Amino acid sequence: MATKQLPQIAILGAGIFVKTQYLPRLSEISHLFILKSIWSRTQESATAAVDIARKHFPQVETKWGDNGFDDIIHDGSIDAVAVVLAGQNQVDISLRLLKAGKHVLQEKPAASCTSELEAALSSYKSISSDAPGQLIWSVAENYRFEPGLVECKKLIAGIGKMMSVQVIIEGSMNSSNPYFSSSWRRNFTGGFILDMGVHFIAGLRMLVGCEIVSVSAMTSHVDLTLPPPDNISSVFHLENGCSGVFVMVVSSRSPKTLWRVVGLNGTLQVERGFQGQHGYLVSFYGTDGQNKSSFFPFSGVTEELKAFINDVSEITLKKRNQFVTEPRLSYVEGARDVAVLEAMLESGARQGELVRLKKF
Ligand SMILES: *[C@@H]1O[C@H](CO)[C@@H](O)[C@H](O)[C@H]1NC(C)=O
Ligand SMILES: *[C@@H]1O[C@H](CO)[C@@H](O)[C@H](O)[C@H]1NC(C)=O
Ligand SMILES: *[C@@H]1O[C@H](CO)[C@@H](O)[C@H](O)[C@H]1NC(C)=O
Ligand SMILES: *[C@@H]1O[C@H](CO)[C@@H](O)[C@H](O)[C@H]1NC(C)=O
Ligand SMILES: CC(=O)N[C@H]1CO[C@H](CO)[C@@H](O)[C@@H]1O
Repeated sequence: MATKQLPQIAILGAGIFVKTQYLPRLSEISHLFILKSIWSRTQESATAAVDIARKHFPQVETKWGDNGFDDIIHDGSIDAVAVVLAGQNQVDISLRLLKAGKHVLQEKPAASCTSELEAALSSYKSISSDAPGQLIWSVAENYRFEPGLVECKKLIAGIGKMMSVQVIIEGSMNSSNPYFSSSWRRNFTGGFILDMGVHFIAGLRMLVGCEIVSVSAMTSHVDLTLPPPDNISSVFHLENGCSGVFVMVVSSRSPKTLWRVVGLNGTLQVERGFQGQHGYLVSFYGTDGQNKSSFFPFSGVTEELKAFINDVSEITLKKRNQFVTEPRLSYVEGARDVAVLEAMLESGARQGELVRLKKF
C-alpha cells in the first residue's frame, strides 16, 4: 500500500478558539496532514481538547506543562506548530519554536505592540539566516481568506478612482459572548479594539490594496464592563491619496460589519449577513444605476489553515527550494494590521493628534 507522506503538526493551546474553530475546521481537511499532539498549560485543558479532536484524529497525543512543551520542541517528526495562546505569550513561544526549526502558524494579533513587532522581526531574521532551509512564520488572519473579501479585491478596480472609504464595526462583545470573560484580552493594551480590530484593518488593507500612512482618532471608555477603550472613531489617510473613516464600537445592540469604498465609476460594499449561513454580502453599484449583489458564506479559517499546510508540505516534504509561501499569511502582513491600530490608539490617547504609521 502506498503511504502518502503528510506533514505532522501540533497545536499549542486548548481554549475556546481551538475547540470551536481549529478542530472542526481542521477536521474538514484532515486528509492533508497528521495532527500529532495538542498542548496546554494544564493537563485538564489539554485533555478536554484532545477528547474533541480524537473523533477525527484518533492518534493525537495529549501534552501539557513544561515537559510537554519540551517534548514537542524535541520531536523531530513535528514539522509545524499552530500557536493559539494568550496574545501576550505568542511571540515568545513562536520564536522558541522557530529556533527549534519548526514552522509556525501563530494566531493574530501578530504582537501586542510595535516595539514587540520590531524585536520579533529582527529575531526571526537572525533565526532564519541560521536555519538550513526556509522557515515559515505565518500569522493566522482569516479575513484575508474570506471569499467575500477576496471577491471584493477582484472587483475594486471597477470603481475607478477611489474617493472615500468607510469601515463601520458595531460589535456585540457582551456577557453572552464566549470571549467576554477571557482574562488575557482584558489585560491587553488596547483591549478588544486591538484583538478584534486587526481583523477589520486586515479587511480594509486588502480591499483598498495600499497602505495607510497616517491616522487621527478619538477613543473613549463608555461600557465599564469592557476593558478600555471600547469605542474609537478614526480618520485614516491612504498611500493612494484617498482618506476614510474607521468606526468601531466593541459592544452594541446593533451588530454590523461593513466596508464601503466609493469611487468615481462605482461603489463597492461588503457587509456581514446571514442567508441560511453566516457570510458576506458583496454589492457593486455601477455608473449605469445597476447594482449587483452576491453572498459568500464564511470559510476563511479553513482556507487559511489549508494554505499554511500547503506551504509546509511544499517546503518540508517536496523540499522545494525558494518556494514562494502564501503572502496573505506572512508575519509582516499581521504586523502592519497591529501598527495601524496602535497608531489609532496612540492618536486617541493624544486627543486626535495626527500619527504617522511605522513601516513594516
Ligand atoms: C470610468 O468611467 C469613465 C467614463 O465612463 C471611463 O472612461 C473610464 O475608463 C472608467 N474608469 C475605470 C477605471 O473603469
Ligand atoms: C497582566 O499583564 C501583566 C503584564 O503583561 C502581567 O504582569 C500580569 O500578571 C497580567 N495579569 C493577569 C491577571 O493576567
Ligand atoms: C449580546 O448581543 C447580542 C447581539 O446583539 C444579543 O442578542 C444578546 O441579547 C446580548 N446579550 C446581552 C447579555 O446583552
Ligand atoms: C439594487 O437593484 C435592484 C433592482 O435591480 C433594486 O430593487 C434595489 O433596490 C437596488 N438596491 C440598492 C441598494 O440600490
Ligand atoms: C470616540 C467616540 O466615538 N466616542 C463615543 C463613544 O460612545 C459614546 C456613547 O455613545 C460617545 O459619547 C462617545 O463620543
